[in-house]
Amino acid sequence: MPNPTRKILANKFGNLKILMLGFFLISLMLGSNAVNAYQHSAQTTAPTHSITVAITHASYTDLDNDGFEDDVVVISDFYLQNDNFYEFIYFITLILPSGTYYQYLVQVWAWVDYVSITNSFYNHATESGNYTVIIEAWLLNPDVYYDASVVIFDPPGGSDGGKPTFGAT
Ligand SMILES: [Ca+2]
Ligand SMILES: [Ca+2]
Repeated sequence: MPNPTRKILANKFGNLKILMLGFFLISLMLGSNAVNAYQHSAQTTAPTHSITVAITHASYTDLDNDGFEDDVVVISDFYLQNDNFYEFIYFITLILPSGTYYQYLVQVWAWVDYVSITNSFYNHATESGNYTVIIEAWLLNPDVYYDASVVIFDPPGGSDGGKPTFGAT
């Protein structure tokens, strides 16, 4: 003889099982959607354009043939990402051992991803001791991005060959 109570309970548990399976599937779908949404937002907010600056060389020499090794040469390499045209500026600062500093602003328009610029400081190395060079670069177009590089070097002695001037080539 069938037990009606058992039958009702079996049906109830059966429905509950289906309900739980359904809930489990919905939460799986929600979970996978949440993961997809997170990955999507992570991809769209990641910087696509950037600038990286590296000071690859800093030394002194006699650039202007005035007989004084009082001219500082700094080679700066800029690496740009993911476009055909870039506009960037950089401040290059030369700090003498006494704390006296010279700062120059260079503006660059580039149609390539790699730019190497030779910075010439004529008649700047007039003191003995450590010289610090800082380059702070801002990508302005197509996005705003910042990077910096610092180098310390030590020209021996010190001499005076004239008025300080700067050139970037
Ligand atoms: Ca010189
Ligand atoms: Ca000079």
